[in-house]
Amino acid sequence: MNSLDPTPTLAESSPDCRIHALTGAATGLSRELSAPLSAEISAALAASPGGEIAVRSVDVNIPLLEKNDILAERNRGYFLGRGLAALNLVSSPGAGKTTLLERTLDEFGRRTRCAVLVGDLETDNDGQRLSRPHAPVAQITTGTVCHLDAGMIARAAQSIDLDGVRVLFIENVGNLVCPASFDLGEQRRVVLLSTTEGEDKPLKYPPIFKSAHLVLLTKVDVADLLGFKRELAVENIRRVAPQAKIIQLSSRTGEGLPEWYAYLDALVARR
Ligand SMILES: Nc1nc2c(ncn2[C@@H]2O[C@H](COP(=O)(O)OP(=O)(O)O)[C@@H](O)[C@H]2O)c(=O)[nH]1
Ligand SMILES: [Mg+2]
Repeated sequence: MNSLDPTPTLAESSPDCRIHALTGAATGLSRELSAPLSAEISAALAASPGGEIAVRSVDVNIPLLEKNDILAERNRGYFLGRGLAALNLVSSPGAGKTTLLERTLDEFGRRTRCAVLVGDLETDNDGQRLSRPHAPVAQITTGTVCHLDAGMIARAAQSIDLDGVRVLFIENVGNLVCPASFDLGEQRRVVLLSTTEGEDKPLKYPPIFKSAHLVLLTKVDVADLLGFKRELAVENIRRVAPQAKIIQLSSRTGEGLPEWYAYLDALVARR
């Protein structure tokens, strides 16, 4: 190799192995290179007598999530300081979050002051549906973002009157994946699984269920019609999320709602 050439080659470091130029993985006995080695890989290779270097994976989400976690802790302190319980409701689209909140505001919300922050990619439909004279509501539209984050919650919470509010519901963007990674500063994470989605979803989307304090099995009024096996769904939730309390309910018939309201009462009593 020409000493003026700044690009190190494999032959200089080790004559006997093949390096994948993108991953840096050393895989075999060869002098071939698919591209010039980076200075970092060359240095790692030179430090390795066997000519093998470890593949390092870099999680690009870390700085973003660290920032979110700091804001989430700030939200949590703010909510605690105000004496209100914040619940983050997450589910796939159409699992029944807004319908449950409508009924909750009409019943539980008559005796305990509640507020709602609701997120969707577009439209303020849910904000309109939830609008009640006795409960402040703020709609967050996220555009292309598939989840709410702690910064959005901080801004939206400032935009409504939280005086006297004891329960703050946060209806997250309908998605069983992205919201799992974003702490909003809530006291309780509530995951809804509806009978129309199938019993196997906890097994297919474990992170969100693993992070749940409470799982609501919704639309149980149509379970039989759909051939949905409630016991199997409960078993699957328990397998993935043994820590979570489970309530089966229907916002249409009212089944299970007293248990949901009792859960909320207990949270409020603890504040
Ligand atoms: N049968 C039945 N349908 C429900 C129930 N809750 C919600 N739905 C229906 O499910 C659909 C989606 O509900 P919505 O509350 O908008 O879901 P979200 O996207 O999770 O907010 C609507 O057509 C609701 O009327 C329920 O308990 N039983
Ligand atoms: Mg909704």
